[in-house]
Amino acid sequence: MTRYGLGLLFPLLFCPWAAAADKDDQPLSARYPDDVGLRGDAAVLLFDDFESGEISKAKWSFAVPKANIATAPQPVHGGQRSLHIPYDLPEGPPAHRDCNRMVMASLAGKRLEHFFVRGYVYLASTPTPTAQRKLFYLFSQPRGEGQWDVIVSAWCKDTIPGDVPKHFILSNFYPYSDLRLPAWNLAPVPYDAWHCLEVEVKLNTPPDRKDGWVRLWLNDKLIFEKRAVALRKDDRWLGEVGIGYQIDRNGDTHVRHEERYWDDLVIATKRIGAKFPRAK
Ligand SMILES: [Ca+2]
Repeated sequence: MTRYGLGLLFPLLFCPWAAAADKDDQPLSARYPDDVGLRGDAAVLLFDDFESGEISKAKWSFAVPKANIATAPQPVHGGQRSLHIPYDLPEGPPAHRDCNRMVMASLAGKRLEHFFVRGYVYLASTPTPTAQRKLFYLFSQPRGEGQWDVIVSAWCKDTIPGDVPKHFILSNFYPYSDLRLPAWNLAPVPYDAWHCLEVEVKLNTPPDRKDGWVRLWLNDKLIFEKRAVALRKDDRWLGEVGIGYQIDRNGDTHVRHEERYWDDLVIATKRIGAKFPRAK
């Protein structure tokens, strides 16, 4: 038998866990075309398509006052409504200045150590884009000394006309986090289009066993995977999931302005996946 043939047969005949892993990677969205019924799946902890017309306090523990519900013909991904968060920094010092605007979901009561966050994001082009923006900001519970976090961002060279934001992923500079060095330029996220972004985090066994992992998908394409990592040094689980977050002036004093839209947000304990077309 060829080496290829052995490689093909072995996992099928002798490695039942391989099949189980593949099954776990099957996105929930495949079972729920157009996300219909997805919110009722036992693995889904939060689902918001914003069609209720409000930022639900039952789902979001915090929403910055300027966050609002957008209605078509403003950008919406599904249905007629989406979440809209505007960002702006006036001209002038200080040179390093953030505009932190977000909605937050608290998952602390779930004691999650393995989880997925999916959302559709739309970055509207403006004449004065930011250099860096945070999209998902995942915090440990509790925060403070010894905390962990995972950040999914997109940045561009705002000094280059027409430059397109690119995803990157990192944590803050905790010495115990293997995400402390950013992975840059993972994939472009062009302006004025909807993009499906999903991050998976499996926390390591504390204090230092490297059995965690992080994966990131853009439009269902795996663009980042880091296995055998440590992200935390104690048993802190997931606390809050921040959607949106920062723009950063990034060292100058220019005006910054950005409009960002979100839709079809899901937090789950299984791979979610991009929305599948509804079956005909
Ligand atoms: Ca919607």
